[in-house]
Amino acid sequence: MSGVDEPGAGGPGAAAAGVSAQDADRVCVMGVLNVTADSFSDGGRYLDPSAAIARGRELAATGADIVDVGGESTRPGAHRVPPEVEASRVVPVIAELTRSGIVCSVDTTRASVAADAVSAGASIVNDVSGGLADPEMAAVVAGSGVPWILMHWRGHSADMDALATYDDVVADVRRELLDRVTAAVDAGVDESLIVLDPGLGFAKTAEHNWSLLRALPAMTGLVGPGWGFPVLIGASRKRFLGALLADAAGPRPPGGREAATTAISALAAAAGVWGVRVHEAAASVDAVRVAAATTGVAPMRQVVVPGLGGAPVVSGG
Ligand code: PMM
Repeated sequence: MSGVDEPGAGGPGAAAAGVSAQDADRVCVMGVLNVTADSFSDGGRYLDPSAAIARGRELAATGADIVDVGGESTRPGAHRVPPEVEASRVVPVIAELTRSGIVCSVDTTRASVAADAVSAGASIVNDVSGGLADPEMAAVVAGSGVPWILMHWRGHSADMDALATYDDVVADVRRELLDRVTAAVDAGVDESLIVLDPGLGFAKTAEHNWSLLRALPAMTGLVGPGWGFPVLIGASRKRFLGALLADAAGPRPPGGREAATTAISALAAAAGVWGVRVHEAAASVDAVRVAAATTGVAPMRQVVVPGLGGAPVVSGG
């Protein structure tokens, strides 16, 4: 599992290309933009393209480095939308945001949607299925040359809760993700463009999520050899936070999980992650800066994202 840079080095070839240390030290904050009718936290709010574009601009203005645009809900129990509907939701939004200089990822498990999104300007493919849902995805990513976030996944949302059984969740997630890396590399994907995500809440119980979060320093390589790749964490407003913060009225609703989300952003940054995926950018940007200043920990591994700080800057260019 080589092919990625040493801790904090700023990405493949970064030093030679003149990336500043400041860029290399930054935890990436990815802002969530769900152009869907039914996502658990923001479903229905940004289905209208102009509302979605305004929200994307707001996320960027409040500090999101990347706006992650998705057109299909992955909340537990969600049903799928047709590919053409998914593409029609994300493509115009990505095209408009990237036109105004905002770096976008596309949150999709479908190769055709990923291809359309990259053509529209998306700089990253964020695939919650780690390439499992669509056998064409690896070839599309390999051909596009953009980074690929491979998330741990065992099945579509409608049945994922039934798949949450593990012998040892950390070891099992690691092994299953590295199998996905092997498949990606075999299909021609550049290993240095892969980011791994343990997939909090996807075929995981609350205790599985906490076990994975406890293992973050071992995942990133802050402690021990690590998993060998930049790590992204998506904990924002998820069900396990609602359960942790429950009171007599029941689980804390998604809107009341922001402070807990911010705490995880700080702790994840202190554990050396590459990025955090959050619904509100501003607090997490502050949190990752506080974590870096307090602990001195920079992202243990980097990936070069077109258009983002950390991408090669050619001197004098
Ligand atoms: N979670 C959701 C959607 N996409 N992508 C990655 N890489 N990691 C995640 O944890 C993740 C994701 C579900 O949350 P949402 O409905 O708020 O988008």
